[in-house]
Amino acid sequence: MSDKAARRAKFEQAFEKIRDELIEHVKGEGMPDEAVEWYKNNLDYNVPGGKLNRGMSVVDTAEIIKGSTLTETEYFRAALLGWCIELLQAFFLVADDMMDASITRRGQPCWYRLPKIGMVAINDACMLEGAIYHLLKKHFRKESYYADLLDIFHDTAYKTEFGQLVDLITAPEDHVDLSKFSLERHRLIVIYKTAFYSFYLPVACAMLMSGVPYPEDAPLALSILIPLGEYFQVQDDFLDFSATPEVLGKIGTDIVDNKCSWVVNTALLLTSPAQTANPFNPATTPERLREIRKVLEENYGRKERDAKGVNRAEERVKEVYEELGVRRAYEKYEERVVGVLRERIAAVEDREGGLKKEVFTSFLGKIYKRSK
Ligand code: GPP
Ligand code: MG
Ligand code: MG
Ligand code: MG
Repeated sequence: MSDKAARRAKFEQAFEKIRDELIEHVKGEGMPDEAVEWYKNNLDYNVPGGKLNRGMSVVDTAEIIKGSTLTETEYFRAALLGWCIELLQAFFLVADDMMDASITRRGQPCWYRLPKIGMVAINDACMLEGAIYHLLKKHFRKESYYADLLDIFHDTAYKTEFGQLVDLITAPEDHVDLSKFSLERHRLIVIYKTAFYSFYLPVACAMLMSGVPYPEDAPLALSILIPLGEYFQVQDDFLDFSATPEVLGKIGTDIVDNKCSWVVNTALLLTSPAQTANPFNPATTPERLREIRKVLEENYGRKERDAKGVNRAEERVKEVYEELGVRRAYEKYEERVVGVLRERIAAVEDREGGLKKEVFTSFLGKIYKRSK
């Protein structure tokens, strides 16, 4: 087994223990077997099947801060905080898939789409969140940083919900208006809906449990982790259009859902009235750029499917994305943003028992050029 696979297996083992603790607790509350079984299925179906980047980053970061291997007790506490972030992620994803009308997630049907589940998924999502606070109380109640830990989870979830709100109201189902979109609006959405909980939260958890000065060192962590999280969501937007569902584990919905995605914003920029040439496909004439813009305006966010179930409007949008050279625009974006991030990371002064360059290079290494 590779080192990476072994680390994942160890982290997954911790989940077994944490899930059993949650189940024992609800049994102890006298819940009927049927409810216990339902909750167990909810946990097993929605929590452990992802990439686990967020959760495992708590362990990795705690280890980098310490500078040596964690003891078994330290490991379990870091893994527990990691699984709390995976629970938060599961809560968000179950709810997000309902709001985005998604079909699959992690290679299986979205939870709400299972015939036996339906709208109960709303309560199931809330219960995944509830599990976090039960676990934090059980394992961290006596720590001096318990209140900080609670604040970080609450504040981060609240920020994510604001991001989700802006994501949703910028993409109304019944009214397509591409003039509402901009890369500035996109940046605001993705920093709030993704960057805080996916990148800052794991490091903040590791900092707290490792005794790193908090909140004094938080601004340094934020200055790198927020742009890193922005880059991660740009990747998510790019993969939504460009990756196959088999690789991605989910079917892209951004075009049909009228989302203010990085891809459509890039296409709009490349076809703005001021644009007379296209650096990513010099063959496109100014007339063609105007036509492409019309294609976007007429086909983006349309839900109609033909008799074969094909959404032709979505296909047309994808065709003009290809024609504009969005793939090359993305490669250029990736190289530029990664260059800036590497420079920022190089300027971090390593602190013994504290933040170090490696905390950030480890995150960047996990997502650079990802394909899923
Ligand atoms: C990613 O958006 C953002 C989230 C999953 C946060 C959701 C927040 C809530 C408060 C519910 P996305 O829709 O692009 O993700 P995906 O592509 O995985 O569906
Ligand atoms: Mg979604
Ligand atoms: Mg969404
Ligand atoms: Mg997405």
